[in-house]
Amino acid sequence: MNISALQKARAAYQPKLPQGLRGNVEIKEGEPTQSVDNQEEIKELFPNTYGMPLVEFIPTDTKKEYAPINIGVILSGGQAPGGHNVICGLFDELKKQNPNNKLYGFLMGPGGLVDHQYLEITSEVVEEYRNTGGFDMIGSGRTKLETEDQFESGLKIINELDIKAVVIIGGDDSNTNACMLAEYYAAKNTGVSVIGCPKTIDGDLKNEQIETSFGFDTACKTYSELIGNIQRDANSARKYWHFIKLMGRSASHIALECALQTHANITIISEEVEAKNQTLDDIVSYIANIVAKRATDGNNFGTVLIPEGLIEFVPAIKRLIAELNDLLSTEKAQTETENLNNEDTFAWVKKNVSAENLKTLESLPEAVAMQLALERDPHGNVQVSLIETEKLLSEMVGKKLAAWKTEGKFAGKFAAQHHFFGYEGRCAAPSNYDADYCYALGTSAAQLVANGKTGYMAIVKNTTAPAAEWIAGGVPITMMMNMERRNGKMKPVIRKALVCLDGAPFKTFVANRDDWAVNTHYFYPGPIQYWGPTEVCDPCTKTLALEQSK
Ligand code: FBP
Repeated sequence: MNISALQKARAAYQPKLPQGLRGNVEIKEGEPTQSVDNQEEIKELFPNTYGMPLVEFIPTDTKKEYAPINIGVILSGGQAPGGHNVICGLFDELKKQNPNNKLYGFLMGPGGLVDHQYLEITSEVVEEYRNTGGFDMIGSGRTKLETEDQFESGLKIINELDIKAVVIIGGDDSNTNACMLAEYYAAKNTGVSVIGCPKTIDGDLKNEQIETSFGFDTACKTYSELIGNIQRDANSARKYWHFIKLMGRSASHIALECALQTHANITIISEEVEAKNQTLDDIVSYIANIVAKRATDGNNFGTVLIPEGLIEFVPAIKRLIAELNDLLSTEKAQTETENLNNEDTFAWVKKNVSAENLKTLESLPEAVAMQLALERDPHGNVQVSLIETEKLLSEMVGKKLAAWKTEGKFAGKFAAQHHFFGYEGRCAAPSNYDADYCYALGTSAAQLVANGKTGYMAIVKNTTAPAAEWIAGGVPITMMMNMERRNGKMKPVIRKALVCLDGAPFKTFVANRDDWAVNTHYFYPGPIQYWGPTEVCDPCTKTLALEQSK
């Protein structure tokens, strides 16, 4: 294969493994666990996988013999840097345990398991993808694994290939489904285990046990490099305000991390907007005030970071979306809109939604309103990355400033540029942190399988310390679950981690934001470095460092 010079050199990088995963491994079990909430309901729904203990891998001198085993692996959901290294870690550990072990990759996400599309991952395949970004080794997809038919269809191919375990690399929704699959296969005594791995650039799959989801580090570093470059440009030309939307479907972790890395002039945090019950107009006024303030110093330029999920957190819009979700999942909606085109369905929605929410819907530009009312991904999420919030906000700010100008309250200039940073960060070559973290996660997943575990997610902790001191193990997925309303019904799901307004990362941002707003204190992180001094190449995100230094 023809590859770039960097790719060639990077392929030789040997990810650092925690001490506990380097040689022979023994398992240490903790106390039985409980779900984070709704314990009785979760226990009833997962009788075979509820309450299992946390596990940790520790080095031992005892050498174990491993019977041959076949494992399947699935990449699920949005791409995140490091996915290939999870597979490499899994593959290397499997082959170390027994060279006859086989690894199968199901193609294009969970759909590959259901539709029996797979390839055997051999050493030739693995060698091409070490330390590379992307999920193109086997592809990814968003098929939601939830029905008995899907589980049974999966079981057919699993039995055909004599697979004893499936590793699902995914975010909160995919790992929720991994848990359902684990429970189903356990209840049927199939002897097939299911293990999850915490993936998502959004950084919202984290809790007491999971320090961070993989990909968050590399994606944030990539976006921060670009924001830094834009800030240099803005400070050089001094004529544009850059409105930058940042990926992260729901939580604002990416926006917050990029703010901490770049000191952008303005960063909106959705969770704060919700907590303060702010309206779109409140947000627009906040931005316009800073633009006006900077203009008095002759600084008609700046940067505004906008989390892509913002619109869903504005309380009035959140109420609207909740009603739309319930409304559209009714039988009445399904039968009455079945044969309607988008415009007619939209008209139907407007006729059937409550008066209060209709007012909110009609206050939005039609394209945004249609997106909220009609489009959902297979997990029922609004596809916020398709909504141009950065343009919506800059237009509203422009109008407000124009009005202030006529009232003599604004004498500056306002010209906006728009950017959306999302896809360009999801497949970047993993940083050293993500390369090491993912390789360790894959190795952990193989150890969980070898130790007969199911319904667990592979974890690696203490990652602000040097990699040798990282602690690897597994957490029962049911431990992270609670009941939430989805598509009009209460469902067991992994609790999503939103930005904690009492947490050190947000507090650090708040302590600095007024200074960053008016003064030009930009930071320029530059591109991710793979070789060089540790402080340049290996640091984790500011978010993780601040969270762990509590
Ligand atoms: P996951 O939760 O599956 O990791 O995906 C995250 C994400 O990158 C979000 O930040 C974004 O809103 C969404 O995927 C975009 O989805 P798609 O790739 O389907 O356009």
